[in-house]
Amino acid sequence: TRLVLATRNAHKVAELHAILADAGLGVELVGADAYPEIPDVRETGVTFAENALLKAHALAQATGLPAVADDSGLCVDVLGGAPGIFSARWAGKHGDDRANLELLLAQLSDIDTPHRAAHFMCAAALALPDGTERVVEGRLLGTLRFEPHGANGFGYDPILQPLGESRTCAELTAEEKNAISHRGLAFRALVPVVRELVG
Ligand code: ITT
Ligand code: NA
Repeated sequence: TRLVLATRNAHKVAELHAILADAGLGVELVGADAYPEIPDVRETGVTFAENALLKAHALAQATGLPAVADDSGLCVDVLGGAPGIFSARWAGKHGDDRANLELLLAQLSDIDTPHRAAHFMCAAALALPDGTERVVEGRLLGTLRFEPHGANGFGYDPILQPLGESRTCAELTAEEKNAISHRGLAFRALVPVVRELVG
């Protein structure tokens, strides 16, 4: 069975391949880049789950194949959950990870460690061409550091230190991050759903 990944974020693609392969999901994963003619969907939802479903449905409709999507971001307690669904374009330009991270650090420069709680959120959605849909969520709780540390991962990984860790997500190996991450949790929860609905 073919399953299309509704993401153009290469970091997510790499993580999802590893997570779903480890889970022993016997499907052929096809990146959305295999369908360059399909326009990007506008993420008009107000929640991670809504946006993940929008992306999955758009690709399932366009390809006639079951599609999975990820919508994710960083939610900072003291900012009332921001950047949240706006994480990819917090500094203005979509996908400018470095600018997004620098702006967030500047906004939090006066906030001391006990008040720097944050979590990564991931909504993982499955949509079938017939309109069937499922969505599950995962989160990774942590604390925000004052400076970036580490070179692995992407996005806000250099500043998010998971609870119980002395390293940031960017100092973890890919395997270590996937084992505890919001994305790992969400997509491992989606695996039995894919098995049931896709085969
Ligand atoms: P697609 O919509 O094509 O999947 P995208 O990069 O636009 O790709 P999102 O709208 O879901 O994806 O935004 C995700 C942003 O949240 C991403 O740019 C990072 O800034 C942040 N983020 C999500 N997961 C992360 C992770 O595991 N580590 C660090 N930052 C993460
Ligand atoms: Na989004």
